[in-house]
Amino acid sequence: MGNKKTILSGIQATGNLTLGNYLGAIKNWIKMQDEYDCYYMIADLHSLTVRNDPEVLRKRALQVLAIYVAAGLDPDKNTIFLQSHVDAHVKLNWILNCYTYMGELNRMTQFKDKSAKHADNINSGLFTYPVLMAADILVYNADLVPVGEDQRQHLEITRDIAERFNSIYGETFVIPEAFIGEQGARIMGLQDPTAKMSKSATNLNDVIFLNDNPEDIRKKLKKAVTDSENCVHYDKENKPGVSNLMTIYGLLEEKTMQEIEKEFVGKGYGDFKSAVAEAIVKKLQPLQQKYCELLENPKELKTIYEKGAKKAADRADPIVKDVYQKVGLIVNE
Ligand code: ATP
Ligand code: LTN
Repeated sequence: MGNKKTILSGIQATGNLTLGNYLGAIKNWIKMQDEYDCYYMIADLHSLTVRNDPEVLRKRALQVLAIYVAAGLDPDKNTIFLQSHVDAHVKLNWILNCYTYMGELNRMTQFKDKSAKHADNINSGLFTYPVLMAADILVYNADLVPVGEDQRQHLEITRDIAERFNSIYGETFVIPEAFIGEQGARIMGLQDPTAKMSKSATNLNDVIFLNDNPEDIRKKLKKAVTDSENCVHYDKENKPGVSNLMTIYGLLEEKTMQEIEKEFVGKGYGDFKSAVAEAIVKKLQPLQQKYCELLENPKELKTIYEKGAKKAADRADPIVKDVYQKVGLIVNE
């Protein structure tokens, strides 16, 4: 791959993907595929930290894969694979567990949020989730990790673990950096614009799913929470609903906030909301069409993930061997 920098990212296979996942993560990945050596995985092992119906989980993993490709990730340019297919992740995960402190994991806000949400199932996988994520990244010596804002803390702990390991055993891991887009890093809910749009939301009107049909998208936009000013103006603090819709519209139509304000001078929220809805529909329709075609062709999906797993393992296995050697295991060549 020459001197190209390495990218790794992933999305869990829990729930349907949302416009937040697309604008916060996938959209940035697509821009990177020519310039970088990219590894994009479906984080199916991370999905096990909550309870799933096994058949549904298998189906979701393929759906996420189909979304990646339908959204524009070219399987010939990127290494696209399922996390569970590359053993190196779990091998490194164990080692890194032994170099991560309970106190560090205790500070993770996602753990606190998720344990509040799943109070009946606060398992140790949920607690050590960031260590598996660190293994995902470090096992490829990734330079950059494109994610949404909510993952920043997990990137920080990954860097800390890598630095700790390097300081004990010498240069082993590249210290990765988070790549978080300026806009779209945190798409908010349509009903509660003070909380992030989440695929595990209970209020379905809060979320645009990538497989929502145009009618649902229009309905959800109509119901989106705004304010009583009826003026399209960007002010995240005082007008979180309108500002969030402006962010979505701006990312889809490649317009700045000023341009959007100008476009809607003298127009009310009704016009604005329907323009946002149409921009979403326009973006999602071709994606959905490709997505359906791919899901009807499981052989093609299998070819993609098999090839991806092999390429990923070729890159990750030597890194695990190096780590095994350094920590004092006998490497079985
Ligand atoms: P959940 O809310 O159920 O934990 P999620 O929607 O956050 O799930 P993840 O698999 O955790 O999905 O996230 C996948 C990627 O999408 C991550 O890079 C995350 O930062 C990004 N992402 C998720 N939601 C948003 C959002 N609302 N705005 C921007 N980026 C997002
Ligand atoms: N925790 C991430 C998903 C994820 C990930 C990764 C992202 C698992 N492993 C490695 C980037 C790099 C999330 O978005 N919830």
